Amino acid sequence: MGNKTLAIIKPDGVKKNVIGEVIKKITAAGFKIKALKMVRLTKDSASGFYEVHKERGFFADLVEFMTSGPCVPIALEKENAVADFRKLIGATDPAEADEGTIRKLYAESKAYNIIHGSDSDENAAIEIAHFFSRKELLENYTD
Ligand code: 3AN
Repeated sequence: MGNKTLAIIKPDGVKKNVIGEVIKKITAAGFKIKALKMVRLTKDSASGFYEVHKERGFFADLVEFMTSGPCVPIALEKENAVADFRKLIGATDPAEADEGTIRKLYAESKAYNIIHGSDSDENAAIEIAHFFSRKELLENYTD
């Protein structure tokens, strides 16, 4: 069981001005922030990040959306991080998300669901490396 996951507050979350509220929910749930930045993804970077979805019908729209404005990737640490974080954000479709979850509170639709969470320990490591260099992580992983 791994202890790392990657969150991204997506461009809709940044536009809605709820970065603070979302981070508050994340830290209140016991996650430690290990690295954080605000970035505008390029088309290449977003396509690479969502490579696993490239055959899906919504891929082009997803890349368009993820490059539509800045987003906030956050490297997080907690015991059982991947599963606990997915529980905190709720189902992909906010209409199906449990009460109190981040998507239930702030998201509009399956396409605009304001936050990403890694779906496995393996992907968490790949996704953290997508946004943060070894140097950035080492500098932050001091405790
Ligand atoms: P999750 O983000 O809950 O892991 P995935 O991995 O199935 O969900 O989908 C990745 C992202 O692709 C979602 N966060 C969402 O933004 C987008 N997406 C998934 N399904 C759809 C859909 N049917 N229509 C539009 N966008 C979708």
